[in-house]
This record gives sequence, C-alpha cells and structure tokens, in this order.
Amino acid sequence: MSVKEQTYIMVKPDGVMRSIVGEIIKRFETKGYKLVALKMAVPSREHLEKHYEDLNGRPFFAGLINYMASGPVVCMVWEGRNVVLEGRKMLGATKPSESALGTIRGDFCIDVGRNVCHGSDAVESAQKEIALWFPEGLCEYEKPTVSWVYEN
Ligand code: IDP
Ligand code: MG
Repeated sequence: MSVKEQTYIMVKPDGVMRSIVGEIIKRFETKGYKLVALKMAVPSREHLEKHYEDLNGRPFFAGLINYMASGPVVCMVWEGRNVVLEGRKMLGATKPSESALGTIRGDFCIDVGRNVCHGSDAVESAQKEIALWFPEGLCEYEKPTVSWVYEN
C-alpha cells in the first residue's frame, strides 16, 4: 500500500460555523497523515452538484446542495498509507447516530443533514474529487518525520 495514497477531506459549512475546523485538521495531522493541500472556498451550486453527482435524484439531494452552499467550506487533501479507508473511519458513519464515539461525526454532530465533514469513499472517487476541488494542483514536499510514522 502506497504512502502516497490521497483523500479529499472537507469541513462542511456547519463545521466551519461551529468552529470544528481546527479539531478536524488536528485529528488527521496528529494521526500521522501529511497535508498536501488546504484552502477555504465558497463553491457554486454547480460545483457542489458535480461533487455530489452520484446522489442526484435522491430525495435529500436539494437539501444537501442548499446545506453545502450555505457557507464556506474548508478543502483539504491528506496523504498517507490507506488514508481513504482510514479517513472514512476517522469521520465515522454517514449518520452521526451510527457513528462510534471517538469519530468526528460521533463526537461533534447529531443530524445526518448536518454531519460536519466529507471524506472520499474510495481511491477512485478521491482522485476525481481532488481534481475537481484542486485543479491548481497540490503541494509537493518531503516530511523529515516519515520514518517516525512508517516502519517501511
Ligand atoms: P458520506 O458523506 O458518508 O459519504 P453519502 O451517502 O455520500 O455519505 O451522502 C453525502 C451526504 O449527503 C452525507 O454526508 C449527508 O450530509 C447527506 N445525506 C446522506 N443521506 C442523507 C439523508 O438521508 N438525509 C439528509 N442528508 C443525507
Ligand atoms: Mg459519499
């Protein structure tokens, strides 16, 4: 498994308004993942509809787009071994009521329609989402602590 695997993590508008941005960054950072892109954005509805195109037609789709367009988001790309799957574990289940305590959604929210964060669900969707949100590219650098995070 590559230590260069990447996932797209986004703090949703409720996470920004409720001041959970630092907490979410901190969890990924202290776990050992490498931050390779970070920005704030106020995405257009068209951009959000593209991001969630797989959910178009679901009964909650319009509400989801309204929610996501209701304020700024914080966009990030985190890199590390198995980060897509592990990142989903760190977020918790889609429904906060089904998220274990200790996960971000388990600890910081109650309602599925206000679940504070997004994380890519597969390596392929991560690549699509990273290209959609960071067309300008990512930040390439070496972290000298890599051998303190990985044995090999
Ligand atoms: P995920 O964010 O855990 O990948 P998805 O099924 O991809 O979950 O749904 C995307 C987002 O749509 C969820 O994070 C949540 O904000 C919203 N959502 C999903 N299901 C529902 C629902 O039943 N009611 C309201 N919002 C929902
Ligand atoms: Mg999803």
